[in-house]
Amino acid sequence: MTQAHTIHPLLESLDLVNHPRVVTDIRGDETHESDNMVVVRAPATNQPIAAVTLDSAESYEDITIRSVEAFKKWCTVPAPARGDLVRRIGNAYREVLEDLGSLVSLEMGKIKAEGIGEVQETIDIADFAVGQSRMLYGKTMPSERPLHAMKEQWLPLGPVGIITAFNFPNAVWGWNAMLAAVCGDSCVWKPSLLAPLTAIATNTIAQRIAEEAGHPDLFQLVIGTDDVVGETMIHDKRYPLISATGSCRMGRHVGAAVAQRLGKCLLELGGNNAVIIEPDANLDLALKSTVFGSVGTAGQRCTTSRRLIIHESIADDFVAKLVKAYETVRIGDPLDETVLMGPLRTEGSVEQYESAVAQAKAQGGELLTGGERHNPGGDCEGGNFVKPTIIRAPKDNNLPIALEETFAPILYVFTYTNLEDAIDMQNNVDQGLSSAIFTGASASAERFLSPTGAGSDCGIANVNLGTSGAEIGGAFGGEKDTGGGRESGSDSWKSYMRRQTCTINHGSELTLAQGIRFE
Ligand code: UN1
Repeated sequence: MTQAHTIHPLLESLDLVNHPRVVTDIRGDETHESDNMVVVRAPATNQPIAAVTLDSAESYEDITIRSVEAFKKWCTVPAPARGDLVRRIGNAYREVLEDLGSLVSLEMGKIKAEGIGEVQETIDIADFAVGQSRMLYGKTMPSERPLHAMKEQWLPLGPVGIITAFNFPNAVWGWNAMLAAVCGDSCVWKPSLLAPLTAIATNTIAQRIAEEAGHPDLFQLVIGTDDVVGETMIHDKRYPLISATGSCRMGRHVGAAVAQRLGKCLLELGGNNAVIIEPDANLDLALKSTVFGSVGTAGQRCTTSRRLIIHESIADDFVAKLVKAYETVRIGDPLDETVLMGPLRTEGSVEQYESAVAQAKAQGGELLTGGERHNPGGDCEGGNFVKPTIIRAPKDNNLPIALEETFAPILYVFTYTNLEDAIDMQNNVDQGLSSAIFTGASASAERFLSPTGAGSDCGIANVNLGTSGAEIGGAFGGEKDTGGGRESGSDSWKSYMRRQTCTINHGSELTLAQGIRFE
């Protein structure tokens, strides 16, 4: 490949052309794919967009030292003033919402509406964090000793290592960084090598605003391979918290390494999310939600609906309608606003999709629609497109491939007779991120959300809406192999701080707890 490369207008509008680590004058693999450079290809065409220089062990060290110093200064800034900086960052993202969302779309492949939605999620969490900056509440508790007071306070933690996946290349950093910043922490972000341009554009904005406020190293990026950068970071005690998003396999490795040094880990890993549909549900609503949940982002959300568990009495009709809806989904250039489904991120993802479909068939699954590559033609001839796919499990519901998370738009259909069995089936996977039930009966909804814990075992359980597309206000994350971490809303901010219990004696006597006398 030697033809001259044209610079995408988004690289100009987001000022990536002038960024020291972005190379736009690229001609192909030979010159730029090397140990210290990665070529970023658009998933819709597999053509290069730009190349990005990678960090070395030395630059990682320099970034970490600067982050430690930045933390020392930043943690002395009052929390509401930290919130003020985050407010300015959120406002700066508002100004580039459309372009940054489009860059997400170009580089990652999700459709433009979802790319913009993702940046909106960062703006939302920035707003949330601004409010939180005045609410880093501790507690006071009564002391058992006379003339003593007890309180608990939350203190800044230190530099936070943020490892993100390709599929949410902007918002997952936002969830972490906006909260970490109001909590008084500095951030070092290691983005996926499949989406470094979004990371550079995103971080540069935050970095510029922090620099204007006298904190140039508050938000830093370290872009590199897992071997050179990732391994060092997870073993590095200077990061008291590693927040990592990605596969269960990656999380197991990161979790073990961080636990070994007794650091804290926030893991947001894979999901295998199911939608249960009861016969009394609003089926129109269920249909639309299921299509968004399974086809949205081309099945590359950790919250994607991967399993449909539907009552046998309505299964045939509903699935027939679903197949029809799938076949009308327009697949193509994610920046074309009439398109509903873009490409998978890489050719490797397409191969994983094909392999899952082949395994499902070999295991007795019935392919109802999709199951093959798609060629939208035109400029997107060489892209990583597949057809959204529905596979019906055999009558005995035994389909082992459905226990795995394949990051692609494949929906496996199971049927049930009793709600109890449906809930068991939905829980009977290793992952525990998101779940949903569609029902018209409050009793079934309550059963699904049972406070005894006998309902959904996931971190997210929805009634009459799908598994994906959570708002930032709730805590986001899941149980079991999903890793147990919680990011984003509610009290997730506590992960970015350390807790201190303080007892204050304002008398002049030594009084020991538990009534101990020591005289
Ligand atoms: C992810 O896929 O890693 O709930 C995050 C959702 C989005 C976040 C997904 N708000 O689908």
